[in-house]
Amino acid sequence: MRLLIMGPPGVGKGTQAKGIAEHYQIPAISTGDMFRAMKGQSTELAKEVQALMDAGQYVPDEVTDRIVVDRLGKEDAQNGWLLDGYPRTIGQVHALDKYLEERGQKLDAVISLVADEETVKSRLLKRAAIEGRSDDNAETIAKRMKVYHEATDPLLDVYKERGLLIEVNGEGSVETVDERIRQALDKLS
Ligand code: B4P
Repeated sequence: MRLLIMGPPGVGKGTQAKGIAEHYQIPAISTGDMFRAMKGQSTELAKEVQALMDAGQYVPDEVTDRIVVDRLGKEDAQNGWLLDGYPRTIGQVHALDKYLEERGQKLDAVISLVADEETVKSRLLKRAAIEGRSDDNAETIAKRMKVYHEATDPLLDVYKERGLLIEVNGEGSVETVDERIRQALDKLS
């Protein structure tokens, strides 16, 4: 199974990715997590990534594409994967297309989680209070939403046209959303 999970910041991508990946015995690969893992490193790249994330901006495609291709080459990703938060730009869509084409592989589905802007904002502010993530403050959240709507939202149409998009209601409890995703994916097999 090769899957993508997409949606605005705070819609529950990372939260749901874990359950889906466990169910299908594939790794959940989050570009956000990979970038956060660079925190504290003293390289120029790590500093640049941290500054961009703190500003609610995307990391440049060439950096992001490279870390994803490296990660997909690992042993545990040879029988499938779930990409969480990638692709986020049209350039990243093309890079992923190229990667798949070169290997004669294809995507099985793209899960699009949908929720009200108020719901996602309140989830992120709640997480800010608990985890203190540096990009979960009101100003950066607003910037992330703007960047999402400009650069990433249009990608949903690309996958819709390819017949891959599965829209799932992201409102409600984690368990409710998980159940909706399972039911939608079950219909694929
Ligand atoms: P991400 O780590 O992907 O951050 P995110 O969009 O906020 O989603 P996340 O998965 O963490 O949160 P979730 O919605 O699950 O990206 C962070 C930054 O990294 C980006 O802004 C960018 O700078 C950079 N980046 C990442 N990928 C990139 C790429 N491809 N290209 C360029 N730059 C990239 O959950 C949010 C909160 O809601 C959690 O606290 C969770 O517990 C809660 N929650 C989830 N589901 C819930 C539910 N059903 N009910 C109640 N709460 C819920």
